[in-house]
Amino acid sequence: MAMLNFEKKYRVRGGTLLGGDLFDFWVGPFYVGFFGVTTFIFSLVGVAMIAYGTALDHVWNIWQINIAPPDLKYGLGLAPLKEGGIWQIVTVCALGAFGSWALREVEICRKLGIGYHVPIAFGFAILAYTTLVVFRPVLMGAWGYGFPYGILSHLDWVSNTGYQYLHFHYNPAHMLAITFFFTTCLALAMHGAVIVSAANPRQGETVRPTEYEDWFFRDVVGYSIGTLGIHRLGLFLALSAVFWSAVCILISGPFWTKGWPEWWNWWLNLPIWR
Ligand code: UQ2
Repeated sequence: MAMLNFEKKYRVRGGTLLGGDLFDFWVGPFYVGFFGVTTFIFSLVGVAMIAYGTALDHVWNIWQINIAPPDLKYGLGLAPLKEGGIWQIVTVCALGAFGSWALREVEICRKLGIGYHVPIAFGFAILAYTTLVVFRPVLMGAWGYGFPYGILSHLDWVSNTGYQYLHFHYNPAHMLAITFFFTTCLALAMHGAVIVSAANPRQGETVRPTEYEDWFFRDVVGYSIGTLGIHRLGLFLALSAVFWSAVCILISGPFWTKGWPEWWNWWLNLPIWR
């Protein structure tokens, strides 16, 4: 593949965390690096283990493929390969691949001299996954509390786990998470709409400069957060959604074992009602 003229400008040497110059090269459009190699290996082994587990189950229907965690009786120990051991290996591979991907992003940030916002944001997603398959199972005392890897099976897990707390929507952290998800959608819809409205005019109209975006919101809601501000707000809203999602499941079980509606009894029990 021919090198595009602008690639010479950003494909700079250095910035690596590990491996020095050894893996400091590109394959086609992709930067490799030490962590590109580890991402590739972890992904390959992980996918191979999923295929092996699927072959053992003889279930190749994409919706029904399921790699189940071990039975609760294995606690926090290693389970036999065919009784959840595959799930444990897939989990290690997933964590290895996600972590490697984040560190590869860090190396690219260092090459470009930009902030680490993207790998940090991705780190929130990794932490949410780690909450489900490591932190909460460890606090509950068994890997069997992790979620199964399968399209329909993980839906069943979410539903069953939710109903164990009677009504998950009464979980205050869940309420916060949902509110942040909705507000993220509102902010991105407003932002996407205003950018397209100004930057992609009808035939014959001219592209409007960014002040027009400020002016629009000053006229409608009396306030503009600004062109940099909307991106800071968006990052904050999205990370908050992920963060409170992790909190809402982490506290369910380890810190609250009853139904979530009952948690609100603190309100009914306030001394002001007596
Ligand atoms: C804005 C601005 C942008 C935007 C948007 C706004 C010029 C191009 C969407 C408007 C955002 C406001 C008023 C904050 C809304 C608050 C929440 C919690 C949704 O002012 O600057 O840049 O894209």
